[in-house]
Order: sequence, then structure tokens, then C-alpha cells
Amino acid sequence: MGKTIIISNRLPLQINISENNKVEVTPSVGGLATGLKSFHQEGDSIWIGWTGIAEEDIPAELEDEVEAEVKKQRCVPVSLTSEEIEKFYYGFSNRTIWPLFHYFMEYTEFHNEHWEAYKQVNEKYAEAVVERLNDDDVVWVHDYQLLLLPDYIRRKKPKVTIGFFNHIPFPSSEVFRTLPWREEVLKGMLGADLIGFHTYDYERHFLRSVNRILRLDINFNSVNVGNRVVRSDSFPMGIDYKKFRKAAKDHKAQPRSENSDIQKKLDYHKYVTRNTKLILSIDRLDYTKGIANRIRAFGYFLEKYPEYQEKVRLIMLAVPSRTNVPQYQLLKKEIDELVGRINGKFATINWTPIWYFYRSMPFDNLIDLYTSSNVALITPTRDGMNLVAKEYIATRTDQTGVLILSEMAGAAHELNEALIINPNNFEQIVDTIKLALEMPEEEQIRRNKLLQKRLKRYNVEKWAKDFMKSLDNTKDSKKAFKAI
Ligand code: ADQ
Repeated sequence: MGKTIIISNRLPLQINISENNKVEVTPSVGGLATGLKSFHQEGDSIWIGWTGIAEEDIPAELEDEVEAEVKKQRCVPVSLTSEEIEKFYYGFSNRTIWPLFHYFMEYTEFHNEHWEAYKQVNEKYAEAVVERLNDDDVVWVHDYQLLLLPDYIRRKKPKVTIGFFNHIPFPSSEVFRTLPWREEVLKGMLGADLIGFHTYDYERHFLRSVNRILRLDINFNSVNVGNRVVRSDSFPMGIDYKKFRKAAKDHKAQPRSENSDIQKKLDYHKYVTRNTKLILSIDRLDYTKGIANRIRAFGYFLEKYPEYQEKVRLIMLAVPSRTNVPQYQLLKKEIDELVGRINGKFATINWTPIWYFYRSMPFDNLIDLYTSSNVALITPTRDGMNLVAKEYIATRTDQTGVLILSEMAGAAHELNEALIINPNNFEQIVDTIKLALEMPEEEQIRRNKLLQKRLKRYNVEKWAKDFMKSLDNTKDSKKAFKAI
């Protein structure tokens, strides 16, 4: 068996060039990078993807250094020009596929030049893969920016084993069929031997689209494409449970000394206003995450249950994301205003209802936030999985804490003991916040025990292993199919 080649749009690292012309390397933020990193670190794999910086922004004299930094982590850079980033990444990936697959049809744009760039960049990735590919290697392609890649690789290397995993929802065929390039996208995905989704529903939506649009017959979870069999299945992604557990334990034993403003706020909470309960909200700033409605619901909660004023605080962290896309800029503005309005309306001398941070932050702070919060409020309108929900539960070493989770997140299918809400039902959210704040500790522990057991078992390692094992099994069915 050869090596595994992981391919995703972004590498798990981000390159920046500082003002004094130094190469800076930081880890990428986001579900895919966090999840796959542990699989990559432990195995015999190489990872192909973009470094997060435009080709033109790397000075010629630093190119070798960038390459060397990337290579240290067994990664291979694909370089993208600013124009490609604009049309392929901000364009087709994030203004067409992302909103469409999350049911935001009013945000979905269809531009032919974005589609052309999408094809061209997928081809670029295919070339980077094929250059490093041996026949016995296994290729694992990730996510919605590279939907055409499995087919592009297959055309160049017909015999290679290819897996594809979609990290975001796959929408109902009624929504998917609105895409002008729907046939090409499905054919692109069907270049893989195995196509994975977080949930059974996404898988069924995909197969239904294949059936309706390409008129191919579905045989439970497989489809014959020419002389090949393509299988699909659901693989709910887990987290690196041990890592979060250990970090939470270490943190408890010795809180770090970093003097950031988030840290100062948390210290203030712990030592000065410790009777105030803390509700946590963490996401990339994205319209699919339901952040604006979450703030509105919190404001409504303070109004409906005024006895909680000065007794509870929402700590909200939004990580900047896709800041070039207009909807994200508008959302940022909306959130700034909403936070201002609620703080303006309810704040007292001793109490600000919402602490809001718009930035990325070190892992330590993330752990501090998880371990300090009584409730995690996660209310996406659509979310492929949502790893934050799982990370919150994993870090609760004393098993207290309540997770409020939207039923529209893939994670809701597994985390049955969380308080599950419909993100559009304000009354329900508000009453569930109250329920969470008043839940007896024994009940919190009873629920979290079960959740933790499941998360420990179905961790990211198991997810990757299950996927790779199923991918390996497709080799046998390939042989059997040929023999018929
Ligand atoms: P995302 O939309 O990025 O992922 P999510 O699954 O919640 O969403 O993952 C976010 C990750 O970023 C978490 O691992 C979290 O620890 C990390 N993170 C969040 N805020 C951070 C911060 N301020 N600083 C540092 N790290 C931070 C996409 C899909 C999801 C799917 C994942 C994985 O949209 O639905 O769960 O991929 O498949």
C-alpha cells in the first residue's frame, strides 16, 4: 500500500509575510483543518493545498523559504493568483456552492466566469496531485471547493483509488437542481470510488440528485458509472477527543499566563462576577451559523425573564471569515449593531450583557472559554456537522455544562442528550436558555456522561479510519464488478 494524498483547498497552515519581510506560519482555523490535522500528523500522508496567500504576495526571494516551511509539515503548496482566489474561492466556492448547499438561495450567484475559474483551479489541483501520485497511493479529496477534482484525477489516472468527503450539507435535489452546472458537478464527484457525508440525509440528497439529474440508477448506496461502481456513505466526523480532554485538564491544573483581553475578561468573570452565569457562542462569522438571531434571542431572553439581568452574560467569539464577500461584511455590520443595541439597552454599571470578540484566538483561550462557560449556545440555520459543539462537551472534565444545539447541525443527529432547538423558534430558544441555566447539576452530568462516552469512541481517528477502510473495501468490489 502506498501513501495517502490528502487534498483540500487550504493547507492546515497559513503563510503570511510580515512587514519586515519574514515568513510567518500559523495554523489554519476551521473544522476541516482541525479535524484532519491529527490524521495527517500520525500517518504516512502528504497534504496538497493552498497556503492562504496569493502567488503575487510572496516575494521572489522568499519563495524557497515558504516552500521549505510548508514541506516541514509534509505539505505541498498549490499556488493561486489573486484573480483565481477572487473567482474560484470567493466567487464560485463561496458565492455559489456555499450558500446553495446551505439553502441560502437568495445569496447564491451564478456567474459563468466564476465557474470557468472553478474548473481551471480544480484542474490545477489535479495536476499537482498527479505529479506526486503512484498507482498504489490512495487519494482523499476534501470539500466543496474541489467537487470536480475526483473526476479530473480519474481521467489522468483511471485506476487510482479516490475518496471524496463533503464537509458541508448536500442539499435536497430540489435546491441542487437550480445550479446551472449541476451535471458537471455530480460527474466531478462521481470520479471518486467512495463519497462520504456527515449524515445519512446528505447522502440521500446526493443520491437522489444523481438519480434525477443524471438518470443513473441507485442501488441502495451505490451507483454504476460506466464500468465503475461508486459508493456513498455517511461518516459523522469526530474530534480529537484526547487532545481537548488533556488540554482542559492541563488548563485546570495550571491556567496559562497570557495577558490577552479575552483572558482579562475571563479572569474578571472568574474572580469578580463569578455568580454570573456564562453562555458561550463561538463560530466563524458566517450567515449559516445563525449568529444574528442568537443575539436577538439573547436580548429577548433578558426581556422575557428580567430576573436574569445581571445574572447571565453571553460571551461571543466570531472568527473573521471570507471578509471579501459582501454578505459577510453586511453580517459583521449587523452583528456590531445588534450587540451595541442590546448592551446599550440592558447594561448597568457592573454588568455588560454581551462580551463580543471579533478575532481568531490561541488554542489556550479557546479551552479557557469552553471550560469557563455554563452553557454553549450553538444555533446554526444549517451546518454540515459543527465541531465546536463536540469540543465543548469534550472539555467538560467535571461533566457539568449544558449544550443547546440547533437541529439543523449535523452534530444534532449524534448528540441526542443536548437540548435540541429549532433556530427559527425564538420562544423555544429563550425557554431552553432558561432550562439550561436552571438544569440541576446531576442532570447535566447524566447527559454529558453519555455524550462524552460517544465522542470518545467516535473520535476523529475513528472517523478517518472508517472512511479509509471503506475506501479500501471499494477495491474488492471493483475487482468483483470487473469479474461479472
Ligand atoms: P466550520 O464551518 O469551520 O467547518 P466547525 O465544525 O464548528 O465549523 O469548526 C470550527 C473549528 O474552528 C473548530 O474546530 C474550532 O475549535 C475552531 N475554532 C473556532 N473558533 C476559533 C478561534 N477563534 N480560534 C481558533 N480556533 C477556532 C466546516 C463545516 C462544519 C463541519 C466542519 C468539519 O462548516 O459543519 O463540522 O467543516 O467537517
